[in-house]
Amino acid sequence: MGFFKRMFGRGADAPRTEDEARQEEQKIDQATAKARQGFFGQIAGLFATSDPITDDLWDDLEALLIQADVGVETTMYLVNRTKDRCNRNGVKQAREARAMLQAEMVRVLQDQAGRPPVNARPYIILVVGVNGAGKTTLIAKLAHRLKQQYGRHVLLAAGDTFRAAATEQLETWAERVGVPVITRGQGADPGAVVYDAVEAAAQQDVDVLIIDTAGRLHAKTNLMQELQKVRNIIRRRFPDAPHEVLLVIDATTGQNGVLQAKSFLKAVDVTDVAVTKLDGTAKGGIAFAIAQDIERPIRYVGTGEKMTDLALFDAQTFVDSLFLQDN
Ligand SMILES: Nc1nc2c(ncn2[C@@H]2O[C@H](COP(=O)(O)OP(=O)(O)OP(=O)(O)O)[C@@H](O)[C@H]2O)c(=O)[nH]1
Ligand SMILES: [Mg+2]
Repeated sequence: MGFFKRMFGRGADAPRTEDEARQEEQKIDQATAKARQGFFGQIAGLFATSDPITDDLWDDLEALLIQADVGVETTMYLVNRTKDRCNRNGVKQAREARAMLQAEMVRVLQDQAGRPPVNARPYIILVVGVNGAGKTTLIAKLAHRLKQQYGRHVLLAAGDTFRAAATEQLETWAERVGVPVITRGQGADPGAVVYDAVEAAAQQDVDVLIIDTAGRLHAKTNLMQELQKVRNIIRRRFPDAPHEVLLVIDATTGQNGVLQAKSFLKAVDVTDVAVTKLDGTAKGGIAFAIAQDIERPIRYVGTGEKMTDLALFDAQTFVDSLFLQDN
């Protein structure tokens, strides 16, 4: 499939060559291996025959999509749209219906088109999500990618001052990646850390500032209010920022994870989604539920625990990977 048909990345981090695009495809193919061995392999099997299309086929598809964490609503939507598309196109064999299904799957994912690239310097990314979703790891991966591949000057901010060792975790990553980090340590006001960070970004040679946040706070404090406070502190210094509010969702937490993630939508203006731990689930269908329920484009997928385990998301590549034949 041609490089230019792909929608990888947006502006600053789009692959620049066919080779780079191919690398992104390979990472997605690897990360969906478990999904292929699981429900999506079975779905591919349903559509591998020249048998005529029957009601049983649609029932089996429906059951498998639900098991793959696509969610009931999105499953019904996908099945109905695929049926309609088959009827419109006079498709009679299961084998031919596969392309119809794939086209609808891509559509669900692509409906959430990204905003146009934002040219800002410093470009400020606020990373949010429930605890354990993979925020801090994702920040390390993004920083590594931006620095290694694109030569950007990256600054990190340790805005999770709640969890013990959260600052140290980010510091350890920052050291490995080789980027500076602004910290105040556990118990400090996250707003103060973010204030320091935006000042530093304004005064120093920083292309991208990435802000880590807590996934959980003391019972008495309200996480969403805290995030709004942080966002307002950023805005006071840079009125157009944050340029990206990245909501991190753990693929292994299923429908419940999507539900929890939804609470962030109302509080902060989430612009994009990162789906982590795709490598750890046989239920890659969660990506479809996320696209439909969160209504934001998926930008990145986490494909492992190392700092290189990050892939740019592309709808067509993702759907193709779910139907690959592993030999
Ligand atoms: N397999 C796999 N593991 C991941 C991925 N991303 C993160 N993890 C692991 O998930 C765990 C939690 O990751 P963190 O980055 O600490 O999550 P967090 O959202 O910052 O968590 P809190 O700071 O507690 O809110 C760690 O053990 C990571 O190594 C991924 O893409 N694949
Ligand atoms: Mg963290």
